[in-house]
Amino acid sequence: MSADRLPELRRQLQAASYAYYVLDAPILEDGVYDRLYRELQTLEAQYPHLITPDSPTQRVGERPASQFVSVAHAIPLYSLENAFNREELEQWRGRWRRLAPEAEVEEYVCELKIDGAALALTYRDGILTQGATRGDGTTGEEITQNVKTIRSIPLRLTLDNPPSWVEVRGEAFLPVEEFNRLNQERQEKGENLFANPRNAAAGALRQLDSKIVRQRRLQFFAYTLHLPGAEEEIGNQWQALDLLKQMGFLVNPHRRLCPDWESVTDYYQTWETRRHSLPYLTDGVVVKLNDYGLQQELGFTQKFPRWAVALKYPAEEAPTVVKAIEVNVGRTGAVTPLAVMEPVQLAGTTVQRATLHNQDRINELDLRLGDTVIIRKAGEIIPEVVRVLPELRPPGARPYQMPSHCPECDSLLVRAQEEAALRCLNPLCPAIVRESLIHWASRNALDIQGLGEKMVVLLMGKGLVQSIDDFYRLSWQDLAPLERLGEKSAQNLVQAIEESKQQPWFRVLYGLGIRHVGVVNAKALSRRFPSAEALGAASLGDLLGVYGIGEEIAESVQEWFRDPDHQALLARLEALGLTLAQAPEGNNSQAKPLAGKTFVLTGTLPTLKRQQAQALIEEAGGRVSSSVSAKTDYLLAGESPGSKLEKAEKLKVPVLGEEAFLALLKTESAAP
Ligand code: 1X8
Repeated sequence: MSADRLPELRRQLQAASYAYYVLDAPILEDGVYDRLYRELQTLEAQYPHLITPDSPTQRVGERPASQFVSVAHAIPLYSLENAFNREELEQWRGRWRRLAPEAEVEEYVCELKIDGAALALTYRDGILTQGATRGDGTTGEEITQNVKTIRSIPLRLTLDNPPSWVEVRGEAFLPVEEFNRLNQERQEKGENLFANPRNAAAGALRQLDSKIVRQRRLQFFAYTLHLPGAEEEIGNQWQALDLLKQMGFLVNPHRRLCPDWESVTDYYQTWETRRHSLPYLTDGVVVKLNDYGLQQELGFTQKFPRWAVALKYPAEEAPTVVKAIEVNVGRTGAVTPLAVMEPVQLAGTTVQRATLHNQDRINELDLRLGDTVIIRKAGEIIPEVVRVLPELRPPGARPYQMPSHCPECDSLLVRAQEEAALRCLNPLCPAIVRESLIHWASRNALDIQGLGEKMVVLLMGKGLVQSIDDFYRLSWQDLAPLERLGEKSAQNLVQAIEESKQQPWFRVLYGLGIRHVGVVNAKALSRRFPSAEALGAASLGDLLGVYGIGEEIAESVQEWFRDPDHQALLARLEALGLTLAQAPEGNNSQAKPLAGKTFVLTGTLPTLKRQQAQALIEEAGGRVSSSVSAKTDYLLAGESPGSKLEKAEKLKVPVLGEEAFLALLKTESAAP
């Protein structure tokens, strides 16, 4: 091997990483990426003096930092003035118009206000040289090594002639799904829980060990560009956002250029409800005057820019009364107390139950039955009790104590060392069995229609099902006599169960319910270990080599496979014809409905998330590309499609909506 290959290797890896993490449209197979990455590592080990700070290998530091260093911001980070309703927004408009009465055009850029942690990134000659937290706006903490673990932040700007100095600002955030996973893990370990994704993101960025930061899977949206001397040329915020995109950043796609005031208020109203379908939290919208000249004319107050305002959504907290405390036994045996409350409307849904996490948390809140509490729910976050209002406490209310025995099987509950959670350790506990069975059939696992919680309870009650594999021995004659189930539904259910044998290996892996193996980890593991056999034989080192897999997950996987009962279960599933190995790629591609077809995705689909659509396409043998060209076979378009739709129409590329797309998936071959 020769050092000449270094620049090309780095370029290829950078392009692949960008396609994966920013465009969400991979261009390299994982295996190919890994091979190139290892080649780069080997070469760099041979020629350590040739390692560059923007090399893809430099995303994780070798040694944890011992402390962070304060850095002064070259340009202060202002906070935004808040408006809490339409009237205050109008007042802001009135203020700036009085200060700039000559302004001719009134053009705004509306962006979502991301509920994360602000970062300032410095690039010198196109290379990321410093990442810093906001701090007090004047001085922040230098956290460059941690910032480098965020894959949507380019280590090198994708510009041919990068400027000598540029600062990019934006928001680091944790997707809600990651946040829930993280808190669930922490709860099981008895660690303190993060109150919200923002705290979790900020906490991650302050980790001294960048290896831990990497496991948190933070993301970053860029929204401000400081390029001294080029302000006039860039001209306005809208162009700046475009330029940030060109530089390789992830820019939030839901921005809007608003030619008038009505469009601004429409944007706010639109996102007030639609924000609940986003995979990350937003706490308002940011309205900025687009024109840089006008921004400069208006300048700053002591605290805020006069040319921008944050319109905040009302808090998603509400008071209610705790009527009872229930104890729930989960799939892993963890026992969780739940507050049962007077129903309240919150974040667009009715909430009656909120998690209390564990006894420590109940003590900390000093929660008693009959207490009036404030609960919070945001997006997909599980509702929780934020605080108690002791002044409204009924007389004689007594503190709550968790039970000593499992409410379902009466086994003694155990609190493991260093854990806050109580656990039922009886593998035959009906609650654990029931939750495991429900998990197996759930949407992200085997996705068996008609096999929800009620049906599982019914089947268990009749003694028909005790283990996952029992589902596959059911006949419709077993099912038809059950309450409310006719012959037709019984046949449908048996067929749905039968069809689930075709579900891919990663879904089976997720369905097994191994602790800490969520959908994302199951996918990552299934790619590296294409069969149950390979995964069971993997060493700790092999497992740790998979992106996102830390020691705890790796150990949990090994522990699961060591259990003889689990080995026996796998053998039974295999004998029944479930997919315990990834189908070899290529040889059966002819049979796949979308084999050889290239798709481009744009806009928001009514029910499918982008990643789901992409997974469906790939499972059907197709591929997803980021831009429309003459080679594109289909454009899959949702709401607010953008320029890709125009281009597709120009090139006469067929455009599909979600429904047409799903119909296409069902057809045998897809010749347009
Ligand atoms: C804070 C934020 C801004 C934006 C999004 N999310 C935030 N948290 C944006 O401009 N798109 S701007 C900002 C600030 O200036 N303090």
